[in-house]
Amino acid sequence: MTTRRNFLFRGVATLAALPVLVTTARAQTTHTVTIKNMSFTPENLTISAGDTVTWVNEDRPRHSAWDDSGDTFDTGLLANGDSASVTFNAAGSFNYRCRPHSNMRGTITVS
Ligand SMILES: [Cu+2]
Repeated sequence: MTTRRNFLFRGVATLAALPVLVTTARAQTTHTVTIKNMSFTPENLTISAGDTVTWVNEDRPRHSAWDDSGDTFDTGLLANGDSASVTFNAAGSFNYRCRPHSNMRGTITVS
């Protein structure tokens, strides 16, 4: 039988053995990408693993943000004033674009 006390003790020991977990315990940040005038701003964004990116459509046409390189995320169509958030838990580089407007492109780099 595992008591709560034993569980907590094991948790601390695990954290000490895995510094990566300590790193990810830092405050997570939410970054905003504004969609306006048929483009993403900022177009290229570098974030840390665990961070969240929120796309906000301030444009009149509907837009989306779709990872066309790996299909790992797709905000779906966002109307004016709508927003959608994606949390990136793993490192990598993600090229994305707007599904209806393939010339609208951006990159999220997760370090
Ligand atoms: Cu678009």
